[in-house]
Amino acid sequence: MKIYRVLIGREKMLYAEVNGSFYRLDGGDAIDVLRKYASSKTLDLGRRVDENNVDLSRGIIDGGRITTPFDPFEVWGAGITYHIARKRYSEEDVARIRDKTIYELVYEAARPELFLKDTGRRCVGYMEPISVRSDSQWTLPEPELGVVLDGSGEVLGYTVVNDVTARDIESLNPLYLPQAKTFIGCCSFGPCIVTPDEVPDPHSLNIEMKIIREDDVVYEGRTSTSRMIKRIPILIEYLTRDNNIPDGTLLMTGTGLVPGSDITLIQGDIVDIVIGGIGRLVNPVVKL
Ligand code: DO4
Ligand code: MG
Repeated sequence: MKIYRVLIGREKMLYAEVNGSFYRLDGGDAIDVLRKYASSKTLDLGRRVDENNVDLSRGIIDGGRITTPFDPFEVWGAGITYHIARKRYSEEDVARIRDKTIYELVYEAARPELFLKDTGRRCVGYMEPISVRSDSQWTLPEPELGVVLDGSGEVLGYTVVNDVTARDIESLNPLYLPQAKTFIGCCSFGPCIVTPDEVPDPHSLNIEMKIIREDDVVYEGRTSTSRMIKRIPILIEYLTRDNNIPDGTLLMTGTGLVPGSDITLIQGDIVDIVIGGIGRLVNPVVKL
């Protein structure tokens, strides 16, 4: 099952996609629906939506516009979770400790990098604008598998996330990470949440990202979640260790695509991310 949230006038309504058909869900929020579905495997489906009123490429369901599938209470990021050429982590111009870059040290360590990205206030959904900070000259999208968790760390579903990052500010000094990671429009996710029964192996999903500028593809990359070296159970174990996360926490599982310093997002770009079996997340870029 896939859960979408749609703006109908000023109201946000939930819809479920089951076997290719769309149904309105009456009341509740996505996390309540997902918790009920996780425990009983049942769902009260409402009215079926006429298929002529669904156009996912334009983000339209039942005549309304798809937005974020829920309001996360906390969004956490994980970093350096993918197998990427070792060179990549050692050559970046970032802080060094004991002759290694801070990225290399995390790459080798058992403990993952985890950081609090947002409380959800700065997150945007499908086709809503993500941002480049006014004081950043090098900002990159990070296409990541998102995991929606309940308060005990159980997986309620999966989504597509873009962990937009001011890479120049991140590189300057590790103590600037919160400024590199958290600002207006720093995170997009959606278009839906997919329940775990539809994702038999979250470590075998293809991820593709394009940056489109005036009809040209200026960056294209692909990877797979099979290349994760710090996998989802480990990330959840560290995230919930001595830490009481709220129901409806969104965990970004790190990026496996790291475009170089020859590309940056600029005003008017479109970032298009597809994760196989989960969905397509498209966002225009604005410069603040
Ligand atoms: O500290 C760097 C951030 C890493 C990150 O966000 C990622 O690997 O996805
Ligand atoms: Mg990231």
